[in-house]
Amino acid sequence: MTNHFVDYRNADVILIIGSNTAENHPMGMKWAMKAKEKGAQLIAVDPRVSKSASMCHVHARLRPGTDIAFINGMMNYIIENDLWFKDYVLNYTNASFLIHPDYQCEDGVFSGFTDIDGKLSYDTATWQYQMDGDVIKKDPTLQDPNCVFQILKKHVSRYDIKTVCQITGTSEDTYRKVCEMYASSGKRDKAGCVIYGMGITMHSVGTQNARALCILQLLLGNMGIPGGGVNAQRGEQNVQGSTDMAMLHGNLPGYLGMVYANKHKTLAEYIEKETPTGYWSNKPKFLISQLKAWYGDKATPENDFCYDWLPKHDGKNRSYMSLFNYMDTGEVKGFFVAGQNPSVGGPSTIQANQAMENLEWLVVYDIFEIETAAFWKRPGADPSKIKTEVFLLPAAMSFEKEGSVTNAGRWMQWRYKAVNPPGEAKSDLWMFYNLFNTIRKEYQKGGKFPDPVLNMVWDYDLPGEEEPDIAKVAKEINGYEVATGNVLSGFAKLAADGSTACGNWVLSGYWFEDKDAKVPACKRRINKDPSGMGVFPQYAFSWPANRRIAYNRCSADPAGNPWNPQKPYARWDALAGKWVIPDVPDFKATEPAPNPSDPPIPVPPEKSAVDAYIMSEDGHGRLFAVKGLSDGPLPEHYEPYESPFRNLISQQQNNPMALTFKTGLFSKIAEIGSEKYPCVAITVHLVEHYQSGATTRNCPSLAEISAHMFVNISPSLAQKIGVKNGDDVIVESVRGQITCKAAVNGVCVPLMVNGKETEVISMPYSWGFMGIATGASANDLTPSVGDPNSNIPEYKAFLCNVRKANKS
Ligand SMILES: Nc1nc2c(c(=O)[nH]1)N[C@H]1C(S)=C(S)[C@@H](COP(=O)(O)OP(=O)(O)OC[C@H]3O[C@@H](n4cnc5c(=O)[nH]c(N)nc54)[C@H](O)[C@@H]3O)O[C@H]1N2
Ligand SMILES: Nc1nc2c(c(=O)[nH]1)N[C@H]1C(S)=C(S)[C@@H](COP(=O)(O)OP(=O)(O)OC[C@H]3O[C@@H](n4cnc5c(=O)[nH]c(N)nc54)[C@H](O)[C@@H]3O)O[C@H]1N2
Ligand SMILES: [Mo]
Repeated sequence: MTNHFVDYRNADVILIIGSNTAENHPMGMKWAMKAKEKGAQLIAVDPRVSKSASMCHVHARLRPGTDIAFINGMMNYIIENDLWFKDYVLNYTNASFLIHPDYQCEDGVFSGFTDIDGKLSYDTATWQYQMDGDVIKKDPTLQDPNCVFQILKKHVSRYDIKTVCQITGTSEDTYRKVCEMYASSGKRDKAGCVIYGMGITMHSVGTQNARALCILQLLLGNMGIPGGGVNAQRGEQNVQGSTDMAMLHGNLPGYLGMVYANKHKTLAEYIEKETPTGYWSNKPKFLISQLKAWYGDKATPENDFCYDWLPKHDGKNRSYMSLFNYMDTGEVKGFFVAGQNPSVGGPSTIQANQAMENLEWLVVYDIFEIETAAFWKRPGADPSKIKTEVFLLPAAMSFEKEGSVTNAGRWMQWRYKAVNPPGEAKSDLWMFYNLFNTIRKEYQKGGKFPDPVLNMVWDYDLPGEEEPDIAKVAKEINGYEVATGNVLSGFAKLAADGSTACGNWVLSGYWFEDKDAKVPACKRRINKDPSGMGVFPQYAFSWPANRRIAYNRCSADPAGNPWNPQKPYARWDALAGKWVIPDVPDFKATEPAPNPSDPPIPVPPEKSAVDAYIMSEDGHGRLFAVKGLSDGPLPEHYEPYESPFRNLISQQQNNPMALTFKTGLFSKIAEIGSEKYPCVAITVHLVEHYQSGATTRNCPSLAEISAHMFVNISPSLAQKIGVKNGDDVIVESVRGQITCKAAVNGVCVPLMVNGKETEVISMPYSWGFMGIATGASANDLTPSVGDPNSNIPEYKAFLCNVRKANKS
């Protein structure tokens, strides 16, 4: 999220797209409702009438997987009707920058596409800016056909209302209403907020879906302002925290790029190739401080801070779906599962469970005996034929241990332990601390390349206690001065010479003591909001640097006057000659004085406006992404991998860069327009259950509230197949079939897509064969196809058939 939950109340228009905030993030919805009470207009874009959609002024249904057409069409409407925020776009985005004259998007494929022996990729040379030496060429009149604005305008011009509605199945009247209502936020004194969730991300075009929302927000001047932003409703209670700490296959902690064996042989090579200009020129400080945190005294300038010890990525796809594919091919032989339930939660679970049978060993570290731990005795399996050795380790639950959690709004908060874990259950910190200690003991006897294991900083003992000292871990993540051990106040203090150690630069400062609260920043609970805008600067710690709204320089014009004088955020006080802002500036507001004992010197507005998007190499919000995406610089509509339709916008049916498996268990995909599987299916989260249901189906009261797996089907489909609400139906895809209850209540209705009535069905994915309430798993039906950038599976938009279950 660029903004945060409380900030929703500052919005004038809210676009809830692909998110069911009311069920899945009720504390977020609370603030959207506060905005509504103050007169804000709420829009939902969702194939279903979700609980959130039912609370909005306008609800536009669309066919799952067609959001790019929907959003590109909104941009087209905004540009055609001259509703974009010109001063903002001109000053703060790359609209005027000139792109390579050979750039093009021809029939759904961008320039630079290469296919070398079936290995597809884009050479991005033609996506780059035109340069005059070191300076990017620009056309401030925005007339040059190679300028970003003209390229964007041309790109989205194909998405006229009629074409969009043919693709999405949205009624033209409703679509026009959405465009009009949301475009009203493109004025200086109006703020539009985008709230999105898994309906946007879980597609073979998921990242470009989110990109489209960013471009929309830039065009309307809604970024960096209170009540604006692009706000992902993130998952679990700590998915944000887990990605910050690199629970991702392509990152080191703090979103530092992964270190690859073939292209980053030395520290110098990594730094040379991976250090851009702009803010990220600080990257060497972050990486070297990380190496100091991990390898301590052993890391010296002479040995490149033990860079050679850092495990390097081999360049193969190591994402979730690929790992299961490697189990299928036999390359992965052992699997340690901590805090997830892949036998229910991952895609194509029939095939995933089969692939797991190839494992030599499996460790499941969980609070229950979940489906994954019991996969060898799942219905239909023959335990006598499965040789996998399975270990089940009992885990302590969240209330039984302390630690930090980070919410979707980047607020990092400390959670205290309420009770001791039962029996032999252990906290995750205990488990991994002792696991590594045990592995190290083995290496003391010898082993391949023992140095990194033997010398890793791993000293978190708390004398007299069985639990490790979490404060020591917290301090290492925050960062400290090596010579004194003093906790650093923030990442600005990090150095590239080995004098500082820091496990994760984005979080730096969270463990630094707040002078008023007298506790580390993430433990603060000072409930004061001096600006009255919901900022609460001393409540928790908002990374980075306790900043609440990212890119906040953009809340004022280049001269430093707030766009909206009624809701000023960053403001240049000309009389006093300084910046006034209720938040931590996301721009250079001051510079150090030549004499360090003097107060810092304020940076005047025009100078700070030059790189208002400080984290972007060119200092500007990118309408056109010159780098960072593997599937194109602009979002382009492709059909979901399984679709009843041919792509109406181009000959290119699917995202050419999507992650797919051509052979093996995970290669099953229904044909385009399949008559056997005519319904478009989505899967969703539920208020009554949590994810795979492992926790909630083991909780008697929740198991009782929602005991049965179900599928939402339209009244017309129910009539056609001869079932009524509560009857058993079979839902089948090319990968498998399940039996569950039909829910016939108007949540789903058919859509008219390009003249063809198309049924949309929706299923929760929270059931499995273990626990108190058991039921079929929706993931027995889902495909193993993923977005090329994030590798997230296409859980939403796949083909199914529904028929009446024969009672025997
Ligand atoms: N009670 C409860 N709370 C939860 C969770 C839970 O399981 N239970 N899970 C947590 C986690 S980990 C997460 S990630 C979040 C998930 O929370 P959300 O992001 O809200 O997830 P979903 O319910 O999967 O999907 C959101 C909406 O997207 C719509 N949708 C589906 N396909 C499309 C599409 O193609 N386009 C558009 N525009 N919309 C589409 C669905 O109909 C649904 O209403 O919730 C978190 N909170
Ligand atoms: N079809 C379909 N599939 C989906 C989705 C979808 O929308 N549709 N959504 C996806 C999303 S967004 C997510 S996040 C995933 C979630 O998928 P999973 O992460 O696999 O699902 P959970 O049920 O949350 O599994 C968490 C496990 O951790 C255990 N646990 C809880 N607390 C602790 C603890 O403190 N320590 C340890 N060691 N274990 C603990 C729980 O008992 C549970 O078994 O599912 C994904 N799968
Ligand atoms: Mo999630």
